[in-house]
Amino acid sequence: MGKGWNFVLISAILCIANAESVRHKIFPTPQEFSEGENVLTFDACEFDIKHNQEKAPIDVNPIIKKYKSRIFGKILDCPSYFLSKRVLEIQIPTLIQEYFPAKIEDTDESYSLKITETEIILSANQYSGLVHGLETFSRLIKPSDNGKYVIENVPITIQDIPRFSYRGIMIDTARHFIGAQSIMRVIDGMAMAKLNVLHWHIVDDDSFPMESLSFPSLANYTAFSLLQTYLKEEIQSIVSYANTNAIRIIPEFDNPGHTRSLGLDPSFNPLVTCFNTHWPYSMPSGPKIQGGPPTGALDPSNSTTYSLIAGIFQDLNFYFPDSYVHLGGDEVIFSCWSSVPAIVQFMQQNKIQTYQALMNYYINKARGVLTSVNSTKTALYWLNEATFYLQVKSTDILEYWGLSANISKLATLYPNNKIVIAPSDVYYMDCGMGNPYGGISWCDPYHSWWSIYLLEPTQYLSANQILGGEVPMWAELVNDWNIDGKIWPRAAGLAERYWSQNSKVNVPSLVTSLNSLIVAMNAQGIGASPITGHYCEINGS
Ligand code: CP6
Repeated sequence: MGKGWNFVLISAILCIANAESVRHKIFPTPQEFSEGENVLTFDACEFDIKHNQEKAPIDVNPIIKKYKSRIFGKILDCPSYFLSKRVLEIQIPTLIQEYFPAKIEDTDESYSLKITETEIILSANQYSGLVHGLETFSRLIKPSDNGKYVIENVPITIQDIPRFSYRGIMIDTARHFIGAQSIMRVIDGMAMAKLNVLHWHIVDDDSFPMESLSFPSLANYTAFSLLQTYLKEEIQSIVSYANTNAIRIIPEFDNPGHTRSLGLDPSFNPLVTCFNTHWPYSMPSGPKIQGGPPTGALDPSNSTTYSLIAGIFQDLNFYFPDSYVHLGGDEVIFSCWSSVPAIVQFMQQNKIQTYQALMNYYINKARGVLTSVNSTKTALYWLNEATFYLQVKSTDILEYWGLSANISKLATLYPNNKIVIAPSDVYYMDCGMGNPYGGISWCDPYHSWWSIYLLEPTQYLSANQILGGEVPMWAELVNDWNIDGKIWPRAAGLAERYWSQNSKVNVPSLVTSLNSLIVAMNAQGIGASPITGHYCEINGS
């Protein structure tokens, strides 16, 4: 008898919601929606998408084409005598001038969708809203019998708008090379979860896999191989694909630390301190695996350092049109600087008394270099407890990767800076899988989609200081073969938290809508991991 009750209890938790409401088909949860009980049925060739953006500077046809083929499984070649009975009409008040406004806070991602028996109307104010609306629409249509398609719960109205403007994933392509096809899959998944920033940590100690236009032979030395190098055209097509999907790419050149790979080029080797020195970590537990190569930090006393970074900034300007650039600033090992007599001497001459002050000197000088290459970009920096001394401009954005318990300190330490929340004890997706450094206790537990979802950022910081959140995917243990399953569905936990209102958690509903996202991702060739058995995927969770 006891067993019977247990069974009922468990099934009540896991499988009570049916996947038949709009609520269960759309993830993240839309702000507001209403639905009816009718069903629209139509043939693929009875359907069309029309828009009022004929002469817009930004071409909306590629994204429409993508969603048509998403919905119908292929690009339709319908005979011309077919009359489209169902038309999705896209209305945007003015012609779309750009993918994104310069400031991410100015992006209007809102859209509204109305589906009745007689009309289907999608309205948006900017490009991003159009893309989100198409995504939502595509998830409401499903194939039925005899080649027909259905939309259930008609009439449907949806008013949707995100809660925070920066919702990101970071990919690291320096620890393992991640092929362009995999990056495109990450972008596809992001569009499905309505995430809007891909932070591309393109280079690091291990490799520098970016073709440089300023230093054409650089990647010959610094990439793992020529095949494992992002060439010019490849970078441009990744950026263009992301933008078409309403996703900004923010490139990161992590400096002055994490730059050892630059020293693989003989002409830059003298600029990298600690080129041959391994991480000075004492490994607390576990096997002594050598997790990474030696780290490196650029020599702030050498003027050639600033010509090198000027060239790299120029490359980033060329490849990445976005108005943001990430300048790293994390994990500089001061003993690397103190081991170089020229640096110690430079500090004495310039009355720089501490390595923290030297770091601030460098950051400030690098900012001047950024400006000198005609960049008007807004800078982001990493920040954790070890770098609370960093002096940044009030317009800089700080990506906080320290412990979640210390997020609240930023309110007094950096009251004027917008924060991107990325606490390593909750958001780091490399954790809990056999840490490459041999086990760091706070990085031990696997951070599930649920634990990422549960962190409510406004419990630590006021909403107006929070620009958004980001889940970093460090790639020591990630390559083309497992990146999908490590990112998804965990990044969707962040997507729900930063898109939807902090309303009461309804676990079965959330599991059902997340299941529908995972199933939709799998259908697009994205290797998202399941969160329940297949029974719940098809019957509701
Ligand atoms: N690489 C860079 C890393 C990390 C950081 N920066 C990192 C540190 C600790 C853990 C995971 C990743 N691998 N460039 C910190 C921002 Cl547990």
